[in-house]
Amino acid sequence: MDKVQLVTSLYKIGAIKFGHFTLKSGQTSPIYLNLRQVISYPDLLRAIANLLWEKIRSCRFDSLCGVPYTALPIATCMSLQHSVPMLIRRKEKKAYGTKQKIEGVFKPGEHCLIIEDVVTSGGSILETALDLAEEGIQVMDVAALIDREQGGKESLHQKNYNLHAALTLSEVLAILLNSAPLSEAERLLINQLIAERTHISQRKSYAARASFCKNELTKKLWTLMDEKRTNLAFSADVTSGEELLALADRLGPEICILKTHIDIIEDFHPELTVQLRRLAQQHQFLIFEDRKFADIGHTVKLQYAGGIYHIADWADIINAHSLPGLRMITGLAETGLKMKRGLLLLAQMSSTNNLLTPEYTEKTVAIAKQFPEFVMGFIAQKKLSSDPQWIYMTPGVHLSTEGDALGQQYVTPQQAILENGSDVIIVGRGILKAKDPLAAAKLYRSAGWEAYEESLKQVAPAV
Ligand code: 5BU
Repeated sequence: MDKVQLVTSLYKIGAIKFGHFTLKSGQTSPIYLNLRQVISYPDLLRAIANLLWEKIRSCRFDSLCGVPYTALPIATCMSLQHSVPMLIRRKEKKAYGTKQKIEGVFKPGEHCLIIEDVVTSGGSILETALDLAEEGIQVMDVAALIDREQGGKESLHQKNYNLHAALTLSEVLAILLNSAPLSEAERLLINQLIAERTHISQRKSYAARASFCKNELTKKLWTLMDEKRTNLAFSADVTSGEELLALADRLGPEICILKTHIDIIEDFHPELTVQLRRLAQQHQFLIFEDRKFADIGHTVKLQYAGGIYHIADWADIINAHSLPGLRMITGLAETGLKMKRGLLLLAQMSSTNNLLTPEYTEKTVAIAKQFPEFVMGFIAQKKLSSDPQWIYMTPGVHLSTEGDALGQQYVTPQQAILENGSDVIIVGRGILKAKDPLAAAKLYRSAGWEAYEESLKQVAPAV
């Protein structure tokens, strides 16, 4: 049985599952690997033992020791097939008899090879190695079926143990995608996980991202964020023009974007947008009118350039639902490209029970690819593609993740940037309702920036 057959068989028996799981380490994951039931499938158990043996046949060892419990039958199988003695480590210390932790016959100084099914942090392997070491048994090598690529290999290496994994989680995902009878939802999830993993491991700085985009405004924004050291967009959801200007002036130095809902201003006058542009120039931020266009091309064209608000005259960035399809974007792009503006497509929303399904999100990303000169990226809860040209902005960000009474859901700046791979945090009431909005803006700014700097150091993605 080769790796492809083994992985697809593991999927078929339910040993690889997709959903929402909490791992032993406390981390949550959309993938769960449960190899306990392979003992009910002798062919699979034999195949795993053979694969592991191929990985370690040239290593030097006198005995094998499986990490309890799942790896015990794998170790037994290898021991029988290759006539290598086995040791067993008791997880619970015996309260009677010899009280020893390691069972079997051994001599101090002998070499034991540890066998594990799935490596996450490497913690259980280290515990086993420690108990063996207490008896004077040396460990140099560890064989495992799947390395989840979550830092286990590195922490084992620090203690001078070499991990020989037959498969990495990346390989498992790629095999499943090509060969397993996946449901549509599972296929979408795996595609997204692969994109995230590639992206996290190659996370580029904001400055570096500027060279990938075809929209001029996005280039300007990446540079601005890098130079000003902020990824904070402030959602100034106030109803008075005077208050809007006062906030833009006060918070301007902290932000990269001021987001407006111009149609909630009760005393709107065109002079307001002239003043906003002056402040944008003075404090170096872009203006994003959160208009969420969603009509046919002809109508959005009129809504964008005309009406009372003349949005195209003063808003650098606008957004639109992808619902009406491609030609709506053509309607906006006619004016937008002339004015060197940018469009964000709404790929995901933050509200509970919204109707933007994973399929809708995927199609939205596909639509964006057709307008790289005008589309900057997405309003989304997480990074959706490994293509570095897109920028991701996340609304529904708050330091307290409680949500509101009308369906808003929150994530923290750390979750948005570091865990979900977004680029810009959009914060409204977290700042607006604070006793001191300027102090709150500074707090969100540093939380967002620290999460970004941390993300650049990240090499092993947690999946
Ligand atoms: P809040 O006060 O931080 O909850 O405000 C969030 C802002 O972002 C508000 O202006 C919303 O209209 C906007 N928003 C959102 O909250 N969620 C979404 O999915 C989108 C926009 Br799209």
